[in-house]
Amino acid sequence: MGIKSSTLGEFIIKNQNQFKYSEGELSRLLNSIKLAAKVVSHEVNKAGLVDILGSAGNINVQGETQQKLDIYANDVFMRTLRNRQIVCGVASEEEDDFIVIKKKHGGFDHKYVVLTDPLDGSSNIDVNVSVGTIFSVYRRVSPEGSLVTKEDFLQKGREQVAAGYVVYGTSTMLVYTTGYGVNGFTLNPALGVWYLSHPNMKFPKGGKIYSINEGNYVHFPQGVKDYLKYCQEEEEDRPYTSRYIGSLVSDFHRNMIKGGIYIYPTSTKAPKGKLRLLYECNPMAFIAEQAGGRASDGYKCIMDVEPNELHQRVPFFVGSVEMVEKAEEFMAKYPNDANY
Ligand code: P6P
Repeated sequence: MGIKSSTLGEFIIKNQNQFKYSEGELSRLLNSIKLAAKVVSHEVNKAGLVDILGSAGNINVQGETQQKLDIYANDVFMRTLRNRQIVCGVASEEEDDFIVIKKKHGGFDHKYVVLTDPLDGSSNIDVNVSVGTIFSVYRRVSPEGSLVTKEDFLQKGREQVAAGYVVYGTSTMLVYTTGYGVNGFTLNPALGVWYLSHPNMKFPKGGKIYSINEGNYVHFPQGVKDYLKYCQEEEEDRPYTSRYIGSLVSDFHRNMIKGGIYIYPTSTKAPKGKLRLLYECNPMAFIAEQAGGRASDGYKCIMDVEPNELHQRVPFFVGSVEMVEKAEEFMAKYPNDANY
């Protein structure tokens, strides 16, 4: 049977007039991300066949060993966004500072900035477990034509105009929102075409899956320990199921389809949490809220957190609204833990 759903290209054109600001730049931006994701997907899916496995031996600004595919994915997204002359600046987990993109023929232009984690969960690459790309798009706040500034990147998550992720799993999917719901597209690698396979994605209100690295239990704040005990006790619809892939995009994607909660809290080992606010938590939170879910730091919506630096870390609770609210009930008993 022929594939009925529209392609990503058709979808972007069909919906671009929804976006009041856009004279087509946002559509061109999304098209460039679509192209970069296809290129990265091709490389990820053959990683085992070429000498691209293993670490590149460098350490990134996060102090993490950079995997070769991390660097490759970063290069592809940087080059695509630069060459397509769409954005005035890009920030990446793999870059110490933001990158200024000059408009050809001198001068600085273009309305948007992009923040990205080009390959999240990359430590899973060598063991053939799914990884992902996360991106976040803002309108610049500094005057058009001027040099992009750090303030253009340090905007609250509420100000995002688009956000999405690519999950390089058993199939490659691009899931994104521009503030009008969440839609998922599956890549047909033979044709290089993305098809609308998951229209209007929604988090189930409740769920029975919790995703957290329980190996850190002894280091967790008491509110998280209490919530985990709640998930595990034999009461009502519990105990819940524990599922943790070690790849935010994959755990989030499964929980959005089946219902569930993902938590990366503060701990004595990670006093501010591990995930980065600007290019991991805010984009996933925009998607979560657009899909009827909730995303917080355990106390307040993550998209209301005031950014103060590019690679800022925050605790992250995201998923089915009833599960996140229940976890927040436990956290509320320990208000001091809200100051991370
Ligand atoms: P841990 C990957 O490095 C990541 O940023 C997320 O994708 C993932 O959920 C988490 O960190 C895994 O961290 O400490 O549990 O190995």
